[in-house]
Amino acid sequence: MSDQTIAPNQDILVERSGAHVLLITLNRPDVRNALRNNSLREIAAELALAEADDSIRVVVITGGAKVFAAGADINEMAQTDAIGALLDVRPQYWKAIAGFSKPLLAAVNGYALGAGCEMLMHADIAIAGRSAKIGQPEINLGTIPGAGGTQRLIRTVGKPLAMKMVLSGEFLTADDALAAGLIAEVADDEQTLPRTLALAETIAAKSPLALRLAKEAMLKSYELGLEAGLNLERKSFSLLAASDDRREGIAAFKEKRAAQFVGR
Ligand code: CO8
Repeated sequence: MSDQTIAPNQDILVERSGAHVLLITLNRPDVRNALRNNSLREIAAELALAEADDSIRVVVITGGAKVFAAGADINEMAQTDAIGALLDVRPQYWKAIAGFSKPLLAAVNGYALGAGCEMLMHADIAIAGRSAKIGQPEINLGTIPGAGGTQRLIRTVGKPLAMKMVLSGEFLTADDALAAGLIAEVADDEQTLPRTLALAETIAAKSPLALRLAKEAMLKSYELGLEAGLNLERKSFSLLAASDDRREGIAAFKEKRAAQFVGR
């Protein structure tokens, strides 16, 4: 992995891991990686660059070895009144993150709380270290989740657990989160990032076109009825029949070799 920072960011570190994976590391350790507006702005901007760069096929976001993110920056949010919150740019950054078309993976160690848990839910696949603590403790501050926590959590883990988490503020362990379907895997803490990067490499070797259409179709299932979702899947499946990548995938299978996908 290269340790070269390729963008002058204040709140995140950005580097390549291998040829096709971009690694974003939240880097505000003094405030447990609390996500201020600038943090979200920088993440959204890096994802926009990654979107336009064909050489980047997968993005991994992590908070490093100790903490994923302890939520929104409470000091910043405390200064926002009702109209300020209404006019806030924050939802635009979250929308940009949610709209990223390539696979987004999260490597989660330590606390993923509030907006940190919501960031985890914006990832397509999250892998958490065994000691991770995941929760929506906004209720302790007299408020509620503000970046999809009431909506995405209930769709992901179901009503009973989502209600318990949001109404009590209690945290889940990594094993609880795995059992609830909030994360895809539990790793030993020191293996969280290596395992996530290895999975990112595996995914990055697939057809970028198929990845994009698979992600889109699966995320649309939250919004569409079954019939409309199946229609979208059928159209995407049909479209891929016209791709060089599908021809290459089938040819490679027949020739018993690894496929070389180009995203065309
Ligand atoms: N925002 C800003 N600063 C933070 C945050 C945060 N979310 N979390 C921790 N910090 C700061 C602490 O204030 C402390 O600063 P200092 O050294 O100057 O005292 C430093 O980080 C270290 O924190 P701790 O000493 O508490 O570290 P611990 O390792 O003992 O504990 C915890 C880590 C458990 C993560 C603990 O810091 C904590 O509970 N943090 C807050 C978690 C939380 O409530 N998150 C939800 C945030 S709210 C949200 O995401 C959306 C709604 C926001 C609405 C706000 C309205 C006012």
